[in-house]
Amino acid sequence: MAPVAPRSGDAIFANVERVNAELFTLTYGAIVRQLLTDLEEVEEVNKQLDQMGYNIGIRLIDEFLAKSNVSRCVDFKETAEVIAKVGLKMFLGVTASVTNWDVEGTTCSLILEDNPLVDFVELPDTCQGLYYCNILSGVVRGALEMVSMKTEVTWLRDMLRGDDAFELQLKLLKQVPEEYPYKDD
Ligand code: MYR
Repeated sequence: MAPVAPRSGDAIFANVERVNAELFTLTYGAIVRQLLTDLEEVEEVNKQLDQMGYNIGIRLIDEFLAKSNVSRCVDFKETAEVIAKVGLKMFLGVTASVTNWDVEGTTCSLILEDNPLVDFVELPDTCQGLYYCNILSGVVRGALEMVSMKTEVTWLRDMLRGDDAFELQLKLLKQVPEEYPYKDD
């Protein structure tokens, strides 16, 4: 029998991370599959995934702000960069590029070349209208609402639908000014 070579701590840690990522991906797949069974209509599943993401996003923002030490962004451009380079990295292990800005600086796209949520996923013909990653758009919308930004977050391109990348459009609808909590007397 061949001797078993001891593995370094780094190798074991990398393996645990990979297994965690796969477990996360497979668990998400199981949730989507269950929703498809329960709700039957693909449109309803899209809505439900977005709502689930929103509910996660409004809580996750606290963890994000605490762990990232990110301070207030000066404008929406900076916010989009923070989501693309820090937020996605922290929670999904990937980054995105930010592009397609409109002249007002209120609409842009995040382009994800890599998306761990869709590893192992292939949509059957019956699910063609499904926005499989709608949980992510909901997370971003919920998180931004907690820092006073009302947004519309929409998938414009989706590799599961045959596109060449994942493109998530962020549209800033309204920036609610934060009220100073104390009266100046
Ligand atoms: C601020 O101006 O207060 C900072 C705003 C930073 C918002 C960052 C939102 C992070 C959302 C994480 C998305 C993760 C998706 C998996």
